[in-house]
Amino acid sequence: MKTLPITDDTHVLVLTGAGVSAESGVPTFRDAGGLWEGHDVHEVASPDGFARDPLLVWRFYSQRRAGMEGITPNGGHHALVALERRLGDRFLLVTQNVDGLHRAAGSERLIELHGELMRSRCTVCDRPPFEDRQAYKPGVAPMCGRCKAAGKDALLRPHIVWFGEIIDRAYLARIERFVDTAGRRLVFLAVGTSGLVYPAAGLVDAARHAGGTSWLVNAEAPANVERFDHVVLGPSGTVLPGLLAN
Ligand code: BJW
Repeated sequence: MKTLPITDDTHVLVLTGAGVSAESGVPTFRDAGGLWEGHDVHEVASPDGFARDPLLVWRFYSQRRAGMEGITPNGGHHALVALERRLGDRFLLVTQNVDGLHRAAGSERLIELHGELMRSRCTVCDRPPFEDRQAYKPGVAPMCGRCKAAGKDALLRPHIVWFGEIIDRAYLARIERFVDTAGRRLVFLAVGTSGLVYPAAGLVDAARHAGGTSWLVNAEAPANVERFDHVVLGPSGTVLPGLLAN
């Protein structure tokens, strides 16, 4: 069985996508039966879609909040926590997932690039994003309590990065610093992602440019498969514990 080559100065940057949570029972986005099924992506995951129909968007995210009930991390999440404990600051995990399962497993050096399902924020005031685990009833548009107290009506929105929205620059800067520091010592590992959504899909190029080595673990070959040096096809929940045991 293959294992990730890790020496005393190896730096590991991991990028995860929906596939890493599939074995926990969270649907992926683009696989058959995935999250987009029955929804046009731009209706439920874009600022224009939210402006057109906030109730539809809230129904989609409320269903996903409710769907997280009883869901727990799997062997893939736990294997990444064990690797982080071994490497300390030579490890960074970037996830596109908003499900919070990496945090639940114990990951600490973690960037949740596309936001957090269990947080909301106001569309008007500058109140920081806050924990909100509520699955709102269909037809309910949640309003900001702070604005209401000031006599104004303002919609809440999920704390999610939608298409066309800017990813937090501090996150991108932290990833860039990690890659620059690692240079040729970098091992980049992508797990369970279709390689279609940027800037995450471009991280493999940044890693190669820095002189690092790239690995992919995925159920099937994704869009950007030729850009990886090593490819392991299979379910990450069972592949990662073996690949990262060293
Ligand atoms: C398993 C498995 C198992 C199954 N084990 N594997 C450069 C080029 C072209 C376009 C752009 C570009 N830069 C920016 C853009 C525009 C856009 C973009 O990328 N568009 C493309 C679609 C073309 N990007 C953006 O808008 C981003 N913003 C940005 O860059 O701002 C600056 C800017 C603005 C405007 C213009 C230009 C620049 C923001 C992207 C935000 C993405 N948001 C979403 C939805 C919100 C989150 C949510 O609701 O949860 O995030 S889209 C959706 O896709 C979600 C996911 O995080 C993301 C990635 O999906 P992922 O994780 O890859 O899931 P799947 O389902 O696609 O794949 C799962 C994979 O797992 C499959 O391959 C399976 O085989 C596999 N699998 N079971 C292992 N057990």
